[in-house]
Amino acid sequence: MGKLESPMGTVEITGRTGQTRPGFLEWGLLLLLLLVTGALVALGLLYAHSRAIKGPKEKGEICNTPGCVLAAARILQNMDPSKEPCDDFYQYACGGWLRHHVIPETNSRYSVFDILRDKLEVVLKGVLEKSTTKDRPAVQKAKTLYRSCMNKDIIEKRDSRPLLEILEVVGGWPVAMDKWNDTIGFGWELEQQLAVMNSHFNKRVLIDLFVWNDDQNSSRHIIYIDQPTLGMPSRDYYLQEGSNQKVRKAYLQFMMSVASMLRADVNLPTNSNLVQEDMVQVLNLETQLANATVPQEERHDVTALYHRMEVEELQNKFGLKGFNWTLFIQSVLSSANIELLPDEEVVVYGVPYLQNLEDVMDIFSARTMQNYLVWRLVLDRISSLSQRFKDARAHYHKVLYGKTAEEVRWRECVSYVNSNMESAVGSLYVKEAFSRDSKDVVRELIDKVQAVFVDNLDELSWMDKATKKKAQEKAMSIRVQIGYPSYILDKKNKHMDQEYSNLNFSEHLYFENGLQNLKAGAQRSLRKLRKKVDQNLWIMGAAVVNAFYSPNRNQIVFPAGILQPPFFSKEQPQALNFGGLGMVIGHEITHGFDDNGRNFDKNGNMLDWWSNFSAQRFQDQSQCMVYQYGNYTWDLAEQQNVNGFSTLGENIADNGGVRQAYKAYLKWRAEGGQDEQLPGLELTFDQIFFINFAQVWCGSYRPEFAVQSIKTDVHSPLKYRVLGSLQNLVAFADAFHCAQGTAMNPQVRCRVW
Ligand code: TI1
Ligand code: ZN
Repeated sequence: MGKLESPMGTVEITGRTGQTRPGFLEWGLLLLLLLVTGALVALGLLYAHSRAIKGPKEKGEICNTPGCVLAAARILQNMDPSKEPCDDFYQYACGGWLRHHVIPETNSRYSVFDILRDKLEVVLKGVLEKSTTKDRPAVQKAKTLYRSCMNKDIIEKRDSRPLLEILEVVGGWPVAMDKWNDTIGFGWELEQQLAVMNSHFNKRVLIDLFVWNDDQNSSRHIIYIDQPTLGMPSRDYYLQEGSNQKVRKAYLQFMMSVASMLRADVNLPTNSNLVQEDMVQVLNLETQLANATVPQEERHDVTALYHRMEVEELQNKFGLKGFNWTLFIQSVLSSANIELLPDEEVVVYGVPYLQNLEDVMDIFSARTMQNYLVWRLVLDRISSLSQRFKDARAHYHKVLYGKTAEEVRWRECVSYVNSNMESAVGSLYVKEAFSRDSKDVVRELIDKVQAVFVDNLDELSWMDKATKKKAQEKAMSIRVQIGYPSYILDKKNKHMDQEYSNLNFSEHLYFENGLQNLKAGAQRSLRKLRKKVDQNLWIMGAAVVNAFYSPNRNQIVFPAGILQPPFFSKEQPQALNFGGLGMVIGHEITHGFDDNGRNFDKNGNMLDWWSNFSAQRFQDQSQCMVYQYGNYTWDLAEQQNVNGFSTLGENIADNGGVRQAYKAYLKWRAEGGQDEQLPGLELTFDQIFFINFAQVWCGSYRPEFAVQSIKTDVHSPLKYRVLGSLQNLVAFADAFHCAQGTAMNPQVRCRVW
């Protein structure tokens, strides 16, 4: 309870004590009377006042702890109460935030979520820059890597030299040298080149090859062959007109500048047409590859994607004009000291791509192919080079992301070190910013949402009993990881130091440190090939603001980074915890049952546990969401519509998540749970639940990045994540008393889970 101004303060007691003259008694009585009435009035006013703020007693006390005050202030500032929640709930929940924020020059998107990530980086900056003498080796290495990244002077001084050195190692970049001709090119083997790119530089170009959990046998690993990623973030940039052309042009310009710069550095003429001709060829080649790939939205059915075969069959099916698959695969494996088995099996995800690749294979010369492969390596290394190389990239980044300024150096370095050394940085983060006793509370929350997922199965008329039973089993077998793996805080456990035992960083060699990381990344996954799947392995670092579901493990993961406000706090009302983290939990659980997850059983094996009836009805229910989201026209992305197919899995997860979390919250209350009111908010707890859910997604995109996101993000745009899932929920319309036919209380609703 805050300080209330007491009416007592206005009662002034005058008169002098110690005066012995007649009338003293009368004065005394009067004074007493005044005091008593004053006190009574005060008490009365106090009571009335407190009722006015608290509302009826049964609504609970007002919570004035710092956690509650901060939460209340955040909610108030982010929302715009002048907007009508039933027309556009996003504007109502986020209007304040949107008015108060401008996307910084360095960002392509700016949202509450992004700010949480920014703040996490501040914490990491602090711990990585702190020098102590007793760091364990893993942490020492992380700090050295960070310092090497921050060592701008040396990076500038060394300029392109470290890059030129590795270009030698990979056989040269023809466009940047005069020597590369048919004589040097003679003996050039595509298989070897691809293998080096893959196993040394983790660049899986032209043909993607990686080791992963076998979808059909979740306890072992297997080699996958798939279509590759491209230099630009989506195939559409290569193939489509409109603004894509601008990006394409910038990309080519960027390639040519880098090639010219490197030529100049080895004293070759830079104005030669050769650079342009070579690079146009490279872009042509990559465009053909883009054309050979299958668009993401057509790769949703993992059961149709999966083709397991022996290497011999692979060779027979995809000859690729004499490509020696055995040589290629063996060369990759050799780097990790693994022998290819005579009957080695591989899983081909990219059948149509490999078929299409056949036609591309001999159109281009070895020179162009080599130029392309090395370009992909160079592209990847630009961030580790001196400023002029990043300047050469600036315009391309502008048209791709819309940002006009580079991220400040320390942010780049912090996130680089974090993503390459998750355990080491995770341990620093957890020690600094995670309260370990959250773990139990989070687990209780998970249990509650999980129980609701199972309860809700009863409500589904589209699913038969037998399939529901299987779904229940799968939901109950989900494995959970919360916060961080305990070994990272265990001084006696050497596991973490061993993870990095091959890495020897130098403060002066940022570029080479980066190469070590690339190689270690490749080796880490290749070496798993003959090993059993480690069920305890964490698939994510702790210092990450996100959450995950793994279909191969039937596992959900909530890193320490997301276990903070607005998602979760022991100091904030449960309405916020359920609307925040509860929703995230429901989202991840529901992934086990989305269009992808539903193909895996409770043990993570790709195995059909559905009746034909229910499988067919699942399609129908999902199709409703494909249409719903596909009908959202996004102003920021040149009025394009959201892709209902690409975002289906995430939309199913969002819808399930908010529905389950809300029900779990009601259940908690029905079982006697009681929240304290937040100060200054005239909202019901139900309304606060939905507002907190929505406010996670307050934010905006630069148009260039909106165009990119609509092609590449598996999530719907922020505002449609909110609108889409709440429009489907009757309980939301009830909570805000939305009339039938308002935008937020539509006639037609979609529901899968
Ligand atoms: S399942 C996981 C996928 C992330 C990888 C994408 C390439 C995911 O979707 N995570 C959720 C977490 C979440 C859910 C946060 C609900 C808040 C509410 C997610 O939305 N992640 C966003 C931030 C993202 O990854 O872009
Ligand atoms: Zn997701």
